[in-house]
Amino acid sequence: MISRRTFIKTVGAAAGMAGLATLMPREAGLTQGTGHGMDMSQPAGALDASGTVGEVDLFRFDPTTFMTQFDTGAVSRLADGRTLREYQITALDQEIEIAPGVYFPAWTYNGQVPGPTFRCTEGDLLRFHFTNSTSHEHTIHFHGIHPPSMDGVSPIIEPGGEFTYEFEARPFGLHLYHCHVMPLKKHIHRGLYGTFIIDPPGGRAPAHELVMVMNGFDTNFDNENEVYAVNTVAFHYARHPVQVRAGELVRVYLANLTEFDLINSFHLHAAMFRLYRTGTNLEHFELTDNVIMGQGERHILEFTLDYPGQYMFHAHQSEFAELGWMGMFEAVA
Ligand SMILES: [Cu+2]
Repeated sequence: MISRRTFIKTVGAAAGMAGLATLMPREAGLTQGTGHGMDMSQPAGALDASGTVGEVDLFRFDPTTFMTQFDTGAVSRLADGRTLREYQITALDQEIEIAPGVYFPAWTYNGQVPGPTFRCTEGDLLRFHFTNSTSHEHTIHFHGIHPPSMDGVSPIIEPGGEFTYEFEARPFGLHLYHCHVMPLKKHIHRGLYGTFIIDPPGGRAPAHELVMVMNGFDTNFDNENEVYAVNTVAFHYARHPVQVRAGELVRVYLANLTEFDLINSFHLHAAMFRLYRTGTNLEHFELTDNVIMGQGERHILEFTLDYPGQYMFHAHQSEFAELGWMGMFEAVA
């Protein structure tokens, strides 16, 4: 049996393994084996520095684009002067590519993992029009403050069903949404999660803003992850460093949606960040270069990269980093 520690390095060779039937390497450029079990003769030199060979189809989902995409909804004005934002969310079964040639049978919001990053301002009235177009029961559970009837635990939305979640956006900060149907870890790890940002009424200082959702994928359904990433694709930001300008303020909306592992972490090289826990205040921060996060925790990080060059970031659990959770910021002068 392949161990998860060797997963990334042997995935191409593992194409024919019955125990990994959910893995479907398809693309040319993989280190393909014979199709009859693992080919241990694969040279380690076939791997490049990023740990994977080949490229995922970025047309369907590009983690670089995802980082800066915010869905602010359809905006209108209520009679009382408040802003109403209406969002459309559809649950869809969708196969996604999490490493070159490695496909995962995901359950998604709007066909992507993570789901869209919804954005609003504290005090807005939010309406999320949810349609379940999958073959399983799902809901959307939002974090934050709202009536229990809008909490997304019940009612459970049957296949083909619809529901509108309506509540006022509060408090400002970085929040989560995810399915809350049992078994919970199964519904979350399949991909039904995302973040929503509630901006403070006066906004935050201008910055280069990036959404980073730490996640993992249990590709053989043995209740442990074989692939780790930020924003789904293993080693994406090692292959495509995140471009920022030296000296500019960078703000990262960082969330941990990893299942099966109790904690995940974010470590930044050669710089320190201001850590605003849950993003729910504008004053109190901790200056650090490493943050440990339990499941469902999320924080806002602010930093500048003062010198031109590439700055590594990764989980400080070395095993996660080796299985995909590693990338680079590239500061340009
Ligand atoms: Cu679900």
